[in-house]
Amino acid sequence: MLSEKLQKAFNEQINAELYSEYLYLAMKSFFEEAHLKGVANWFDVQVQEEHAHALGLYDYVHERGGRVELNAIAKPVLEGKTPVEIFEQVMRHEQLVTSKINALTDTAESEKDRAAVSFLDWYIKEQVEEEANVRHLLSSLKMIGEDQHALLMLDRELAARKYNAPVIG
Ligand code: OFO
Repeated sequence: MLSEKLQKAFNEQINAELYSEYLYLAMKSFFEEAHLKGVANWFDVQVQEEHAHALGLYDYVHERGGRVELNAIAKPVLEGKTPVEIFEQVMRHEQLVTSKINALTDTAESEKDRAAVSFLDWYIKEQVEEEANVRHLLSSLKMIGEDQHALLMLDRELAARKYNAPVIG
């Protein structure tokens, strides 16, 4: 059984993952409207991944005999007008999510819940991958700069990204 404190922290993280899904859906729309279908596809995969992250936590709360409480998801606000600015926001967002996962793990540790700490290990590793992917894309976009041809090449590359359902835990 999860402690009340840990259950609350898990529910907050479910909300944070659903917010990530919503934010990336807004970003997908930004790139659809900019006619960069490949970048939009990259965000589409990201949306599905965030949904899976939320459901992984949701299922875990139930598995531990806890109660899921769904709260309102905040309105996503884009903080940029160019691909570089949008990906800078993604980077900041993923760093924030990493700090939330770390804080959730700290709570599991302080509640002496070894099973939850072990479960959250997957999320800690996933955040390393998330940040690395975004860092790579952001640096590619910075190198591309104003080169429209290079941007279209990257767009074509990102069109090939496919969603693979993660095995969480
Ligand atoms: Fe759920 O990893 Fe991104 O936010």
